[in-house]
Amino acid sequence: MQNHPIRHDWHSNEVADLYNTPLTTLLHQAQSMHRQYHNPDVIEKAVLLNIKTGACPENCGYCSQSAHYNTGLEKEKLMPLNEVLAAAQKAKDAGAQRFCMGAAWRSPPAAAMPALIEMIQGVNALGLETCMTLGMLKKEQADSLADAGLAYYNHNIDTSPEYYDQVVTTRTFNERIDTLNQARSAGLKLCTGGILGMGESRADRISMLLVLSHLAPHPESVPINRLVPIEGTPLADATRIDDEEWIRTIAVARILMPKTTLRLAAGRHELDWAAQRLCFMAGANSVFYGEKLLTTPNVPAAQDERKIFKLQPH
Ligand code: SAM
Ligand code: DTB
Ligand code: SF4
Repeated sequence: MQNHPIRHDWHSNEVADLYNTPLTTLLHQAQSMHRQYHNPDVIEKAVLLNIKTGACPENCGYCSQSAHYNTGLEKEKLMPLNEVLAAAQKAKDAGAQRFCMGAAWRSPPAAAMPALIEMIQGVNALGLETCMTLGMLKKEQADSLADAGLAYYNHNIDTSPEYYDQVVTTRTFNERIDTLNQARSAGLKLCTGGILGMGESRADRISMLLVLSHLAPHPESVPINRLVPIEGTPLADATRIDDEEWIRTIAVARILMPKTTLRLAAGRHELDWAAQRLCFMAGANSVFYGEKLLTTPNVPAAQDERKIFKLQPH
């Protein structure tokens, strides 16, 4: 596998064939691709902070923060700047490269924009890469965030276009794509991926990866989450996909999008260390780091240091 070009024209049959490749061969192909574009011994640390919690008007069937479900989560207003910067400093001290601020909004309210801009400027000044995930963006909002110095915008497509309305009905898949286009046009780097294990089929997983790989340029970051089941949401009892399917999805994503930073994202706390290491062999080169995701627990940082980052002596 020498010098494979970056492609945006993958066909579903090719992706299905990759999924059906014997695991060791698939991992080898993915790792070979990975080594053409990345230092294979480096794993990015991205730290998350929920800057506005709960009471979201959207009905995403997986989410603890939707106002449509009773999940027992305490809602909170937009976090003050000093608390955001204290969390960012802590992330920096722990060795994070990226700091991702998330808000439970359908889209950011105009009144919040000045505070968001201060957060971007403050976190940039600490020497961290900034990422925000705030819901849908209009052109002017994307432009203001980019002008303030935001580096990445996270907006997950979550699943396939075909399965989307089984997961959320308060917005459409195409609205998701519109926001990604606004963010891209404003000059923001894209972080967009999905969630496995929401009851979708493998054909849906293939379709989701096709949409991501047909974006030109490819998203700079692709997080692959496995559903963190939240009691009180419609997807609380969704059938879990097994570890191998997650590993295979990461390998296939790496082959389709060789240059992207590929994140082994939420749900990692339920994966044992052997399976996590296979994910890194499959081309994952980023994790969410630190005790908490947005509203749920993550892998304890001390364990990550012992089990993962000790193997990365950089
Ligand atoms: N409200 C904004 C939005 O939806 O884009 C930003 C915050 S939202 C919580 C960010 C992303 O987190 C979602 O798009 C989804 O992919 C992921 N997410 C939320 N709850 C999750 C869960 N229980 N398990 C896995 N991923 C989840
Ligand atoms: C992403 O793909 N996963 C993150 C981040 N991008 C915003 C969020 C995961 C949330 C997991 C459930 C929770 O903590 O609420
Ligand atoms: Fe709201 Fe985002 Fe949760 Fe959907 S995923 S309910 S938009 S916070």
